[in-house]
Amino acid sequence: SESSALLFWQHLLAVFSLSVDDLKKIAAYKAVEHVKSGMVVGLGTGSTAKHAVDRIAHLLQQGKLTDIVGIATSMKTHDQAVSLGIPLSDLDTHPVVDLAIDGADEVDPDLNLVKGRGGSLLREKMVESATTKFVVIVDESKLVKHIGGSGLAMPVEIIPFCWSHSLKRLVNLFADSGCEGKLRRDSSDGNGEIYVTDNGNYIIDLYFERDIGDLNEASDAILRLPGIVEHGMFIGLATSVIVAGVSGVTVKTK
Ligand code: ABF
Repeated sequence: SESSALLFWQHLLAVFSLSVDDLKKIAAYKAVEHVKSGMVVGLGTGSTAKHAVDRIAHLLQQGKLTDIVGIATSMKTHDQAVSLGIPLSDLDTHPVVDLAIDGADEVDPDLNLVKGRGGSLLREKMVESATTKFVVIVDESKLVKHIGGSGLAMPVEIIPFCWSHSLKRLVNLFADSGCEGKLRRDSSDGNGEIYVTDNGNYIIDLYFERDIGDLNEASDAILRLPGIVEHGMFIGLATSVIVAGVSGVTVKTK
């Protein structure tokens, strides 16, 4: 049952001292319990989702899962899935996804997310807005009171044309929140090559000193700007969030 499973994890975590990567793996394996044979499964991106993809491949190899079709949310995950022999398709062929499993950078108490610090927010949002069930997997460090309020980046994918103009317009939108914006580069010292997404776009990372207020209003304002492709706020998309922490695993559901 759910409660004896939770007791099991709590015991395990108490007995062994676990790394953050162990916690990510625990959350990922728990999420993969929702994958059933015959499903179309959205495969997330990042160090947490990677464990879920590994686990799905393992269960396929063991014959415990059959007829799975994966929809990758990035080129990186596509390559991982191909190397592990997971059959892949896309949203053109499978417009309805049964279950998507992915990590996140921030999770608020209403299960709104910030995603895209790893760079793959656009394909993630396409897949995760087309899924019946979206299970998010995180270690407890990702829990926040307000998304965008952690002082860490809120990514926005933009087209490369006149990126500096788009950066200024984004920052101006959030002048009241003490917003700063930075073009993402491959190295964090600001001198690396411009980071290019799987879709050939750039990313502006926004940083806020103060709360950005209503998330839907913020989302609408960003998406109204020409040249902006998508932002990393995933509002109301998660069905449940599996959180692995040092004191156990909790499942938050809407
Ligand atoms: C991707 O992986 C991103 O949207 C998010 O930025 C990130 C989370 O990565 P990790 O699990 O490595 O913290 O899904």
